[in-house]
Amino acid sequence: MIELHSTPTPNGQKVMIMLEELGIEWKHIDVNIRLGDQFTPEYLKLSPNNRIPAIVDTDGPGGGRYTMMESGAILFYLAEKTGKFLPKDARKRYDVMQWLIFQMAHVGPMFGQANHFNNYAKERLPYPTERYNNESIRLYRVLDNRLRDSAWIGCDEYTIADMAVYPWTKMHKERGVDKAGYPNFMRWYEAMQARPAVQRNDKMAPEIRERMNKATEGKETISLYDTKDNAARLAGATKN
Ligand SMILES: N[C@@H](CCC(=O)N[C@@H](CS)C(=O)NCC(=O)O)C(=O)O
Repeated sequence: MIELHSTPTPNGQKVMIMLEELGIEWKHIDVNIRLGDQFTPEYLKLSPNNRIPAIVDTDGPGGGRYTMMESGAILFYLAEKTGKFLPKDARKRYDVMQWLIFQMAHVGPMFGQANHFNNYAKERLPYPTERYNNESIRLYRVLDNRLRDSAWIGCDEYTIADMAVYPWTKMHKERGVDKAGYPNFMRWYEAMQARPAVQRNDKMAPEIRERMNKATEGKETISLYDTKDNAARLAGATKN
């Protein structure tokens, strides 16, 4: 059984999609990052970088529990464990790895920074705001170009690379990304939305989010953007 210790952000959702696609036994264990659950000593054993998602496989390699952090590595692990959504053919497999790492190294960090400077920064700062918004729109162009040449992001099959990118691109309309300007991306996005496992994720994610929001009611929340406070929390939780 796979325990997914997480929050349904894009990084959490990509693993939820994979688990739903695989149809294996799994459960969501809420890690309420607004309440600071990611800084508990127990959670830090699963994810030393105090980030979601993390998984525990109760039947890991060689038997027994195995824990993992980093969503891209988790997707790769689940694909190898089950033999699904990562082609055996060497060229296709390396193509998928390139695009999975492209998501982890570019789409996630750049979209994340754009979201931060658009919505959460203490002051309005034109330089980083423009930089990350421009980067985000450039990355949609990279995706559209890729999807002109390839049916799916990684290769000609649906793979973990598609699952990794999809939840990050749900806000494409707000960026003006549409059929007229990004027809290949939109064709792919609609194909993603037609998949039953993706539909189940898209239904489950807001439900889990609501449950977790309710759990914060009346409780003191932490600021995820106060990096000094976050560093102190980590140091406090891990001091010898
Ligand atoms: N590279 C990591 C990024 C994970 C990440 O940034 N998670 C965020 C939510 S999407 C988080 O846990 N934030 C909590 C915090 O900043 O303390 C992955 O893909 O797993």
